[in-house]
Amino acid sequence: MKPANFDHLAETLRNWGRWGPEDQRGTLNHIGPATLKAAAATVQSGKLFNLGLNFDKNGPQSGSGGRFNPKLYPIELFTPLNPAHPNARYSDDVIHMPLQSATQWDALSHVHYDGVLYNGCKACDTLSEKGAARLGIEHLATPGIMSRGVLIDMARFKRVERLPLDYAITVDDLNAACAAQGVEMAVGDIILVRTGHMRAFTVDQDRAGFMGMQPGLSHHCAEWVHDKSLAAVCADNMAVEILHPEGLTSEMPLAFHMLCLRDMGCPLGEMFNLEALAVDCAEDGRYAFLLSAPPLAVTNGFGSPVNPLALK
Ligand code: UVW
Repeated sequence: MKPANFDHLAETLRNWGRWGPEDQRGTLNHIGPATLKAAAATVQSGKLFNLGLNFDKNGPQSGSGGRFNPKLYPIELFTPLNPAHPNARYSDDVIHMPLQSATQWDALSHVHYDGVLYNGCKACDTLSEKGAARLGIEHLATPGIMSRGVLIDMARFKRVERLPLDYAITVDDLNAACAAQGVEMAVGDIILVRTGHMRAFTVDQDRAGFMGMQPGLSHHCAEWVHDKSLAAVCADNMAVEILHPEGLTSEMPLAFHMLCLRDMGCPLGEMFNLEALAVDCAEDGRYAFLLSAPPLAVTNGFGSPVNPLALK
């Protein structure tokens, strides 16, 4: 069985053709000059927060799904720039990593169902060993991803350090948390949902626990994202949405992914480390900021690592 109401939601939320038949940027089209000016106007304290995990061998991957942690190799080390004058030298390196290894954006080509991707792109014409002929991450990289970011600190709102592993965040939760935080969504906003699950990795150093069953958004929240005309959705867990056995064994696993990426064209940002930002937002009561999170322009990529920055 599919998750409740899935087909109805998919039809209601589908943005195909909304920004033209050739569109490859989906809901990022909600971000215009007015949104960016409003985003810049949120900056007051000048405090800067890095929301990314490091990319190294100690990353969160535990090997499941073929994903591994980055491996770094020097290809030049102590190499003289001019052998005749070897005092000046340089070093270069190579990194071997899945684009999905740590903090990342999902491109609109990352998931699909019924053989079709966002904007009606046929999977058989789009996806190959060369990557995504359409809807690659490079289309989200130009001009980049920047907007007003809004932290929704669901763990703090529920007065817990972390949401329980089986907790599915509801539309009512989103509305109530926003009201408690005194923040209203605006067109083109990017939400950053804090479940507290990041602490399984950063505090417990439990990779398998972090990558396993986890709290997150219920697929019903896709309707809220659509109604608010949000540009993207990020979270501090691995999947943004809840991962639980019932969902993963259903006819439509990762239902929120499917509704966002495939039907709405809404990019998902995963494994954003929101801990320090959340402390500051609770202290000053300001949950909106300038978010800069440009993906790498990896041509034909299904995703990209990102080092997101929040400026308050
Ligand atoms: C999958 O697990 C397929 O995707 P994501 O990393 O986007 O959650």
